[in-house]
Amino acid sequence: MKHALPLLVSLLLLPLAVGAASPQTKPNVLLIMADDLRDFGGAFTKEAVKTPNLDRLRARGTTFERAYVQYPVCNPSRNSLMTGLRAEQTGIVGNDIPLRQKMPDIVTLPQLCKDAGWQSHAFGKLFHLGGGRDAEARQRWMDEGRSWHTAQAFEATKTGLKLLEGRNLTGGAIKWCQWGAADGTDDDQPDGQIAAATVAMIEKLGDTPWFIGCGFMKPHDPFIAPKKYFDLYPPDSLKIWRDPAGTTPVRTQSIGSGAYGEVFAKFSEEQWRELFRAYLAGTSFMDAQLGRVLDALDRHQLWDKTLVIFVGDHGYHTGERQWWNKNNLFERCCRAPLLIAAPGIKGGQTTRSLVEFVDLYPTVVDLCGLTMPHAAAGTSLRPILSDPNARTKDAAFTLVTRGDKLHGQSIRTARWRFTRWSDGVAELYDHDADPEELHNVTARHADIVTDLTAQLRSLPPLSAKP
Ligand SMILES: [Ca+2]
Repeated sequence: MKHALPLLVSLLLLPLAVGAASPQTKPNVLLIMADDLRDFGGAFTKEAVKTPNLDRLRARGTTFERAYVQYPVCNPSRNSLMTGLRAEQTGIVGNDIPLRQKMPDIVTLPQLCKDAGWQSHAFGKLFHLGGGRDAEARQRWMDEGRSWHTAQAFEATKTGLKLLEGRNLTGGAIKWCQWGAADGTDDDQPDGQIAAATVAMIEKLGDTPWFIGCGFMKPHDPFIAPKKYFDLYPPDSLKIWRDPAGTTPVRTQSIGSGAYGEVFAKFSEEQWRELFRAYLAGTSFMDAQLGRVLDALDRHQLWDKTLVIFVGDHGYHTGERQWWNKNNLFERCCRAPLLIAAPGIKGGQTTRSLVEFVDLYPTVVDLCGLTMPHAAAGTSLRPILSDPNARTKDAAFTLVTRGDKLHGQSIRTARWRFTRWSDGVAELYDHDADPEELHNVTARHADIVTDLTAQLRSLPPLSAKP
């Protein structure tokens, strides 16, 4: 018996078999991002959308059905993910603030890997693409040199800009409400070129450990994709969301609609259908480009050496609350797609555990055997990847700001979503009874409101202006 204890201790000290990476190993990291891709879960759109390659990745990995972004807009969400910090901490709460303006010395996730010996390359939109026509400013927005050895953005060809069908649904009043079935091939569009460049880099790097960011631009507006993806969706086949009678009205600032809302209020069913069809076409187009990247992993037998993370950068409304877009604190905006496939992890798993996008940084750090360079706001998802029933947290948090005057913070627990605005307005939704958040039940649950308000107060204070 005298050897029993040391044996037990040595067994406990063994690394977990699942997804374990010893400090000596460097798995490749493939971070694939889609722009403005909603989580299609739920009865409304689950059946409509055709994403065979996302399904293929699901079979390889773990699908997170309740994954929440920390700010439901491109630049704040992406910077939160890439730094592992909440938007309250980064102070990046709009699309006009480049990372280094607020956080000159922060070590981003790709930068951490790059500095530890990974080849690090970005194709397309990983950080928000700012800078306009100023080439140097564009490279700064992509954080080339710090986060990536190289970072490259792409544009449609002349052929890809030629629209065979399409129109602006607002007669030009809202520029981005444009859809178009484009001429040319997939590679006449940025996302086709992003897939091709990602595959070429994977093939070039061979056994060198790499961190590749593959940032697709779709289904973000303008809703343009090669025509064949529109042909997947006969207009008459699509059901359009309509808020049912009795939906609790919310004020304009809660949706973020303003002038846009006035335009959408006048949309006919045909206009909603056109917009929805174009969003689905863009989604299937992006999915097909994802397929090309997954093909490369198949072809070169890289699944056992590569941590694959697929995310959308935030959710999206396609008609809910008569809103088409992002930037609010409803479930449809805060929840976003998240899939993780990793060496040693069982495929085809689904989890309902609450997770946040700030968990991704410490997850990569954990699975790659690295050390956090600063205190993480989140926590590694390794326990959930090992056991989809495991829980790593009881709540997920999301922030939005409305200029300098108003901001809202939202908490999602297993049952509730509670949103408190800085002027005191509160919204409580019961997901057990009301998954589309149609009825604000704040008045009926004072005890829940008290508890969730206290949890919101535990968030770091806003370093930004509001
Ligand atoms: Ca986005």
